[in-house]
Amino acid sequence: MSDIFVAIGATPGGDDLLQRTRVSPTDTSATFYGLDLANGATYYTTVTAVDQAGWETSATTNGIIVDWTPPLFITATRGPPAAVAQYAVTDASSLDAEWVFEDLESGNGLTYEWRVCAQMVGVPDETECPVPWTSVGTATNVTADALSLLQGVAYHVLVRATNPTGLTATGATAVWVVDTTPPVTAGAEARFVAPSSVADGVDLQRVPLPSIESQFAWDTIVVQWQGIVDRYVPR
Ligand SMILES: [Ca+2]
Repeated sequence: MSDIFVAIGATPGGDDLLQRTRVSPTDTSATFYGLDLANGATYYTTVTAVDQAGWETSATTNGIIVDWTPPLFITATRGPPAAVAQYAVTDASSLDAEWVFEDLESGNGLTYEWRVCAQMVGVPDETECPVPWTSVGTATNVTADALSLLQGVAYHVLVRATNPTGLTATGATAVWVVDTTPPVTAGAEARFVAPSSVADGVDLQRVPLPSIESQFAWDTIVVQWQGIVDRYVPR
């Protein structure tokens, strides 16, 4: 073998990026620096061997996509769809989630992982992730069950997209809390209805009225309650 040449181009066999360049005939690889690669372009490398008689033969690599930008997070939602906007849910053991990322250069070549973490004051709590990073390949949704989410903790689903060049982006759903207990109330009672002349200026939200068992008013019922507390969903 007398000579080995390498050329790189935007088409198979092309040399528009790197013109036919002689490399060491004893090497089986070569690296080229300072190339003017374009993001999103595909390049093909052609290796040509020429023998002493002048015969030559070539082989061309598959196209390599250049992508130096990470995926772009668009949206992630927890389902089912009817519950997407719901902050408090009663289901502590299962969830659906779906997401959208874009990568103009790598197209559909994104792979995904997801996890569920608690969120503390807007920041993921890395120490409280009931579901660790779990790969779903190229799927853009997941259905999970057998979870043991805690009541009253704000959770969200985090999704990490990775493109073929290894660049990643992470997005999250809105947070939600699990609430499996009804509000607690200390009771409600009918109250005395004051004549309007007395009630004027009285804030019924703040002044306890006497309990009654009968009343003279024919067009009004007053009820007061107290101590209604929902531990997990403060309003
Ligand atoms: Ca990209």
